[in-house]
Amino acid sequence: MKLIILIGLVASICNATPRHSKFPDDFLFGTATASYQIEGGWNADDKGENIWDRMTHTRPEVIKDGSNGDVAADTYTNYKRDVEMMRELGLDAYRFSLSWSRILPNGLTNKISEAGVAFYNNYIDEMLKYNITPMVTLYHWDLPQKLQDFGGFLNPDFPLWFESYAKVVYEKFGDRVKHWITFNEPREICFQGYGDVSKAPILNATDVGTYYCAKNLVLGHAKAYHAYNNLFKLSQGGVCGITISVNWVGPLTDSEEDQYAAEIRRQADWGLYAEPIFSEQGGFPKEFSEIVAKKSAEQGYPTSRLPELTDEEKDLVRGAADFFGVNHYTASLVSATEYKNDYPIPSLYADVDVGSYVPPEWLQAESAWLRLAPDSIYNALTHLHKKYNGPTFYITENGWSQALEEGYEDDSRIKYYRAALNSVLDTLHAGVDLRGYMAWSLMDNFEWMQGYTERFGLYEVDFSSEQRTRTPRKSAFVYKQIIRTREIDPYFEPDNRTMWIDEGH
Ligand code: PNW
Repeated sequence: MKLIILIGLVASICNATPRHSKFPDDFLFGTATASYQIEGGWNADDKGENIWDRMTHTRPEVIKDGSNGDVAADTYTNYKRDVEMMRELGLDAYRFSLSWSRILPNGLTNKISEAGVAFYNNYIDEMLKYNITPMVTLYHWDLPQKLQDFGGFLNPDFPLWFESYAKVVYEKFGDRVKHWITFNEPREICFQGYGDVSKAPILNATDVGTYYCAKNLVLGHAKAYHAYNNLFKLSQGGVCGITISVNWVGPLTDSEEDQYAAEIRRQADWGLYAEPIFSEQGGFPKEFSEIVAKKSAEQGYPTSRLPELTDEEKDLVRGAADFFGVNHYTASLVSATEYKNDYPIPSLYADVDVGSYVPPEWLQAESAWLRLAPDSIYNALTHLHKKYNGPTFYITENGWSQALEEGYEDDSRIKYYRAALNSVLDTLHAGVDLRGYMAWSLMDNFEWMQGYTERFGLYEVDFSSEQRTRTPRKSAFVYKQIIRTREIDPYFEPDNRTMWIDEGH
């Protein structure tokens, strides 16, 4: 008996393909940021007001430290220093977002800001000078206030507004930008903005807000995708996708109930946005749609609070992406019976109605929601890979927060990045078509409702200095070393705190 086990063991070791220990040369290493979080210049030149300007100026008490992004890291004037940092790190790519109201002050295309377009031209050209691939997000949460006044994502014309904005952007920048991301994190836009008042425009419409937004968002995404495909792709030759936040959600136990509970939670968290685009059958996730329809009927609503997509809409949206961008941070374990919360009824998470558990031994970041969950990138991406038939992926965000007083020594961030990147190697080894990894974030920035109290940067930013001085943290040196060598040395320690630019960057 023992002999048989031994033979089996030896055979399986010999058969095993060697574990990827290196990242492929063409794997894109980068960092990510977003316009409102870094740019400042909130009313520079003819930039229009956006929903974060409006909310932080009129309701400063909703931000933990009462701050705002009026100046932030002042990338509007410091963009050359940003690119210098990219060169210091040796980045292959840089993901950033465009401020819609900087380009179209009114949100609509009747007025295009020359100064806004010039700013992004300069930023992009500066990157290209040093062979850094720009990866551009069209929308990272800063909707023009004018469009919010008309209902924002809840207005049925939203898809048209977004499509026309996208066309301007492709036309202005598409000669040089080859990687487009329509939306950053639909769940955070729709659920946090329209469902639970934890992001601008803090609209409290828990019953239908998330769902109406989801429908208009996926339609807007699809229209912008097709506009690129039909009008620009041939001459510009780029790709267009969407970024969805996918934290791993697993069952607490192996019981069928817990497995089903986890599936429903996944359908509500990211399936609402991924399923219409990436699944074969199209439309919103089946089981979750049935749950919402049933509850809506019991609650006296005339139709399901989650509107259906028509067959024509399903066809428009299905397959409308060249890649799946994943923002990944953490994980949780779901139970059908334990750890349930009291969510307002009706609302997204009351519709989901499952419990959620996070093991206390998972290392905790400064952000309450963020823990180092083992193998979570591997779990999330292999799941999506199987479910959606092997699409191309980019990890468009992944990162770790610390308290503002922690400074240079960011060993917990280094631990997190090493674990995450080992999980990326496992994911590549499993045959997932993952093409790149963007660390969140290049530098400290305005962390939304947390203001400047939570720091995600590889570079520390001194927000009290006029120049918004940027200083590399220890993790910046570690990331640089990983990018340069294409492997993770678990013992690497930087010699000192002096940064430099390698030859060829
Ligand atoms: C992202 N979660 O949001 C955003 O895209 C960034 O703008 C933000 O600064 C960054 O993460 C850090 O918060 C997330 O609940 C919001 O797991 C929530 C989650 C993840 C990312």
